Amino acid sequence: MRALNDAEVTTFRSDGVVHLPGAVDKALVAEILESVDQLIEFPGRFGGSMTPRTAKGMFFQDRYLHPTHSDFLRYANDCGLAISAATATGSKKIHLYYDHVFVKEPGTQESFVWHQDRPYWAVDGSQICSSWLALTDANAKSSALQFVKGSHLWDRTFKPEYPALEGLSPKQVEQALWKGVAEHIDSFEDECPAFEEYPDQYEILSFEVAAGDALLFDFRTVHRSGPNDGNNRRAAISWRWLGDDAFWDPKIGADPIIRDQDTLLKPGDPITDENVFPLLHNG
Ligand SMILES: O=C(O)CCC(=O)C(=O)O
Repeated sequence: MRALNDAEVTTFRSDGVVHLPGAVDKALVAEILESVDQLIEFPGRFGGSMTPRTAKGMFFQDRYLHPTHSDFLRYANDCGLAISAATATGSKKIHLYYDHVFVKEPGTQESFVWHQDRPYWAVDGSQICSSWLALTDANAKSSALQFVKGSHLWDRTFKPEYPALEGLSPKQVEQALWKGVAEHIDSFEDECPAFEEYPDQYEILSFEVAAGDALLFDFRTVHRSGPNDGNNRRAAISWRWLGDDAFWDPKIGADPIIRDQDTLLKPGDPITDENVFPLLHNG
């Protein structure tokens, strides 16, 4: 279990992200990596490679594994990061929203452009965060995450982006993703700037991480990951944590892993449905 010290809590609250070296022990990281290898072979409902067969590398993603893969539910418990999320957000309880696996083989050129997690999700509140656990060593060149310092405090939510689908018609976007997503994207006006082009205005935080380190960040903090131009695989798992003031906000077109009909919650309800959102910390 990784208890946060006061300095780490202060950093999380002011910067929107904090680096937690050695957050998870190496034996658990090794176990998760084995499960990730199995997933690549047999992806879950929402998983697969995002890279065309003819392109270099492979960008594999899978998510919402804990309901169908008991090993992933155990990892969410055993990683001990729910308590870090509770301390950082000042919450008594932490529910799990979902888990998300990201693998970039060396040479993968796909990036995650600057984005916040908030506009993609069917929950809202101010005590919501992710812990991104590095399963391999990584730095900015090999696709470790970067963040725009303090962006969680701007009271701005940027348009969600799906770069792989750029140029497609709304109908094609919905065919590739899910119903309602094109309209959902359109409902946001504010586009995410290219923050790196304004070094006088924005501070970009880059981290060099070792396997077992975690980056804990607010769901409003702008972040991205670049290509993997290193020589090794870059793998990570993010857990999405819901704190005390989180509520169900089922926008049509948001990520459909959990839809309105899947939970007893009504729009605006606090996250009390433990069958759908496992309670992983109650302090
Ligand atoms: O690992 C990545 O490349 C992206 C991770 C990310 O955006 C997230 O965990 O929210």
